[in-house]
Amino acid sequence: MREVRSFCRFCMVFCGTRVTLDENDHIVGVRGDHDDPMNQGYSCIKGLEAAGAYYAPDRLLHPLKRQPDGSFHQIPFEQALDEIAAKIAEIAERDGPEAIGAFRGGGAMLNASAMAMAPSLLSALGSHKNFTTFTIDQSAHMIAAGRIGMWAAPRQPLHDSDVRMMFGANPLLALTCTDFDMSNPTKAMKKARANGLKLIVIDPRLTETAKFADVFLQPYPGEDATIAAGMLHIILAEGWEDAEFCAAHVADLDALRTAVAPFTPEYVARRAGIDAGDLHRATAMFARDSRRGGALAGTGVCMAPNSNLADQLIETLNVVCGRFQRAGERVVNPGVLRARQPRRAQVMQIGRSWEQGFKSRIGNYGTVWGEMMSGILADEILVPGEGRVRGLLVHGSNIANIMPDQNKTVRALKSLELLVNIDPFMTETSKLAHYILPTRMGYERADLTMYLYESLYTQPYARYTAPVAAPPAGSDLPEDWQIYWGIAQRLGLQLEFDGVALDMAATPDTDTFLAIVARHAPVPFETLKAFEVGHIFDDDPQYVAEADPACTDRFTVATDDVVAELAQVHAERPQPGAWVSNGEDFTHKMTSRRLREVQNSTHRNVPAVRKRMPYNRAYLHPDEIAALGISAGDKITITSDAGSIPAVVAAEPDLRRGVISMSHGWGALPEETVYERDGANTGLLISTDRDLDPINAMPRMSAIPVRLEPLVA
Ligand SMILES: Nc1nc2c(c(=O)[nH]1)N[C@H]1C(S)=C(S)[C@@H](COP(=O)(O)OP(=O)(O)OC[C@H]3O[C@@H](n4cnc5c(=O)[nH]c(N)nc54)[C@H](O)[C@@H]3O)O[C@H]1N2
Ligand SMILES: Nc1nc2c(c(=O)[nH]1)N[C@H]1C(S)=C(S)[C@@H](COP(=O)(O)OP(=O)(O)OC[C@H]3O[C@@H](n4cnc5c(=O)[nH]c(N)nc54)[C@H](O)[C@@H]3O)O[C@H]1N2
Ligand code: SF4
Ligand SMILES: [Mo]
Repeated sequence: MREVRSFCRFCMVFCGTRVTLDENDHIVGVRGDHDDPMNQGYSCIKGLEAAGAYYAPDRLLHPLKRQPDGSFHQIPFEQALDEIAAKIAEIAERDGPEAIGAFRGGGAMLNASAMAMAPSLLSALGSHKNFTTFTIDQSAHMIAAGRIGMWAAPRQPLHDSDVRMMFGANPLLALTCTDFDMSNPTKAMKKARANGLKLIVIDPRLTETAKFADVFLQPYPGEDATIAAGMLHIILAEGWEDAEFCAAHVADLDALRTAVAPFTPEYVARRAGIDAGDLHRATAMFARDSRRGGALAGTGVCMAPNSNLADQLIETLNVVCGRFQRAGERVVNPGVLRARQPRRAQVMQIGRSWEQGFKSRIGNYGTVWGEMMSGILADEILVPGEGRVRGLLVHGSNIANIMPDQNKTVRALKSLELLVNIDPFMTETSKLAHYILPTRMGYERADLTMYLYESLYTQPYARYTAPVAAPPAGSDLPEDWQIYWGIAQRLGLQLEFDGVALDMAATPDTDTFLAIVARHAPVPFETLKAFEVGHIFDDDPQYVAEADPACTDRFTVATDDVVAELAQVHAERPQPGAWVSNGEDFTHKMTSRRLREVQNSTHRNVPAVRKRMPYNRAYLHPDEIAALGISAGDKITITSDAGSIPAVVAAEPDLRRGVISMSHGWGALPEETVYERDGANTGLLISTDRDLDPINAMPRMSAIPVRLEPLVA
């Protein structure tokens, strides 16, 4: 037995860990590393259960090919690549390169040497069909940035803020958040509170985070646009905006004032099911009584209807209150692995990417960050016509489970001529694939800490790790990048990685890619590699610079489309308890939430998790359970306008009445699901035929109108 240092790759926190290995270099235990300056010993239950996860019964040890009878046979890795490359070439020659697509999820994004590979292969091929989970997550933030503009310096950091307002985010459990400490957030919260931080939380559930709140608003789900518009109404009516900042940097404040005028506190309170006095108190605490600190939104906002409008209005609260760093302030995280950007105290209009460039034949949707909208992926595959996707590489995503509208997604995946799944496990997606290419997991490969979303770290932190654990005995597992490299070579394509053209004649290793990622770091790659634990690179501080005198950009908070969306929301007449969807009435609204023990669909098969949580429960207020004439532990059917799922109910007094809360990532393939064994897939309650946001095709993934019926056994 020996203990080595590395970092966990299960989520973007990338906690520094100490890993105990047996004589075969297999993991027997993991604990948080107290010497790592970022997590300082912290780790979550998922990280601690790594041995259970790495050697779970569904881990795959060899590349597999599906046979005509549906069974899977082992196939040598190089042969699998030969066959896959040949099929890609055949499809691309026949139907054009747009017939080849890729979809990446969390498993691809937590891997520095492979994260950028799928878009690289697609652009070498000449295909735009680059999809990820981003557009079924929080792409509303990028839509808001495109419509309002961005401040070219950071937001005010947590450590010297007097307020934080969180809509539909629960960082104390989810650990992923903008403008909040991701590593040991409970400790960060306690420290910030001790320093006087005021906290406002807006959530239908009194969450782990909300328990620290000074003001907690518990609205009906799906009313964030109404609430944020109401707050803007109060701020502008009371004169609590930062008038000087607005005069200098906001182009259309008067138009905003007019647009939010109908959102009176009484209107908002009635509609959102909150108290008008509480709304006023929250707004006063944020805008009148605090000078520093922002409002932010999580998946609760970004998954409910009107998500882009809601997120935009929440960002507008930051704009009108001027909650951004000014010239001379220190940038807390100038970045380590990314090239340092000038940070100026000025507005930067980045434009609306989705209105320019490539448009999908489905719904004329454009792109954000070079990505297509995942809400239309199934139609891209199913609808006949030029550019129809016939071959799909799925990388680190359990798309057959986590996509909204599971039936349609599965139908689409089954209709493909080529489905390749790059994933260490026999997931729901693997079961549908023509080829499954299992790869090495985190501790089995060299890696770097997060670079794409590096700015989410609250300090300039980075770290390298060598591979520390051996892959499972008898396995034949490549690293993820090898798959793309091998396919590109066979197709004679030139790959570019993170903006650098690769030498396709020389055989690379993992460090080749990591050195490219780290090329802007303040120390040479070899020095970075030599650090025993993570390092905070704060020797060369960056300060916010004065605005460029030539800069004329200003925030645009009330563009025509936003004003029209506000009017449309105001014209809605929602009836609590009689929510209308697709012409039907529903009694409850279903919200999504995260569970500590699992990461989306992963970790369900960790033995310790299976024992505690074999299926996903539906949480309801105890009075709601009583009103159904049943008890906690009984089963119900949950029905939306798109489908029905069974669930065992659990009592949660912290939940608002009229709301049912359940997590995604459960259930098997639709025809194979046994609830007590697999749980239920909440994606079955979501349609991608309707209710898609017109900009980013965001499906209605929270605040879903449903009805509940006791299920008599
Ligand atoms: N343990 C664990 N951690 C995770 C994950 C996991 O599966 N497990 N998933 C990771 C991923 S992929 C992501 S994107 C992040 C997400 O991180 P978060 O966005 O913080 O996700 P949640 O913890 O689900 O918190 C969302 C909150 O929104 C509330 N909510 C739901 N609907 C509404 C609404 O209409 N309005 C408002 N105001 N609130 C609403 C829910 O009650 C919930 O408390 O978490 C990451 N972290
Ligand atoms: N109804 C509903 N649906 C949702 C959500 C919701 O709240 N409600 N949330 C949405 C959100 S925010 C997100 S981000 C998505 C999550 O969607 P995904 O990212 O697809 O979800 P995961 O289940 O985390 O899948 C990660 C996959 O990567 C694999 N993996 C892990 N490590 C590696 C690796 O090193 N290499 C490779 N190749 N694979 C690896 C895992 O085995 C797993 O199959 O789900 C979305 N779907
Ligand atoms: S928070 Fe948990 S899953 Fe995420 S990196 Fe840390 S130990 Fe791993
Ligand atoms: Mo996510």
